[in-house]
Amino acid sequence: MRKGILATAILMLASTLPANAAELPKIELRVQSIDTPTAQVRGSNGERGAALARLADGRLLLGGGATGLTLFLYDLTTQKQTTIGRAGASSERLNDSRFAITDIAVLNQTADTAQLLISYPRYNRERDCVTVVVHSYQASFAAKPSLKRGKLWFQSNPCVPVGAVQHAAGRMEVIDSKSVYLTIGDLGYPQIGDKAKRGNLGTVMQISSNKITQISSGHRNAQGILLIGKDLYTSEHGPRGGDELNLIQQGIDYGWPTVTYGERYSFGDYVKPTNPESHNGFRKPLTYWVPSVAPTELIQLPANSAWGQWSSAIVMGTLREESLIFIQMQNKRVVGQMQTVNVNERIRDLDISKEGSIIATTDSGKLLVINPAG
Ligand SMILES: [Ca+2]
Repeated sequence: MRKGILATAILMLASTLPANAAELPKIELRVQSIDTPTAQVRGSNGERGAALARLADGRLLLGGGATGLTLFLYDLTTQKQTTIGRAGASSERLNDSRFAITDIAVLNQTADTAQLLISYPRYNRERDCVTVVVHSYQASFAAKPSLKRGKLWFQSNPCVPVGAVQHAAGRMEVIDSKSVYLTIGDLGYPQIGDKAKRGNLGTVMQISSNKITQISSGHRNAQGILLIGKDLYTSEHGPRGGDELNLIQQGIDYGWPTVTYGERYSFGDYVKPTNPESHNGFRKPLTYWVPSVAPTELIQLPANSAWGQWSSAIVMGTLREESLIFIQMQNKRVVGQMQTVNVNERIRDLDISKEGSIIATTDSGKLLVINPAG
């Protein structure tokens, strides 16, 4: 019976495809792998790849290392790595790979300086709890590199007892030289279902040095964020499946922890979704993945590039599936063709090089430079 329904659904889908929707070519990748072990975050609980951002001249910023909070400069041409400085003190973290830089945003730059925002989950030692913070920094890449911390732009609330720190999210997308979009995860807060108590956890925010605006809510752990024109997308981890790609709109509740396409949590989990395996009453994702792929950063391939017919497609990295998922959009809210390419690495962060290659950091401490094969 189920099989019959599925066959009918596929037939219907095929008959509704526009005539010009020929199948896009199969993606084959050429992957250059570079070891960057000192940028990798290590802890007794595992390893985490560096956070990644690119400067206008093509050099890369990597965030992580043994302290979790060190910023490095990496030059792909010379394969030379330089330590810039520390984004926070060791008293602001536990010796745990989840306490690490979650993202780096470049607001302004000259040849040898940059104004940055850096986000990370910060441990509050007195109260034994965690918040996600974003500070501004002035970085110098001159002969004597330095990193000076400036103003605190954002701090999540409430301060959450140490649990699912990997749900910090803390991903940023630059809007202009004065503001960014920021994702705040649920931090595994057991009372995330209580709107009066959950504060600004599980949100997308727009922040600048003197203004914070909440854009949306009901997000569990958005580790990918991408702005295409005025369209803002996030990728999000669901519980046991139900990973999502969302188009973000002002004032919308995306449903967590009330609904999710993931499965019901078992005994001992920090929160039980009220209506698992459904999305009734809330904004539905553009697409979702069951079982879970564990999505990370989103990037857009450059237009009219070596990526051929996949130019301008969205690419999403994954941790669990160790893949890149190429997503062609039919329009801003309709997902077209998708292709998953296995790279056998847990992808932590993504960017596009000056030349249009995909740059990835991996949990194994590598930097990947990825181009179409041939
Ligand atoms: Ca990044």
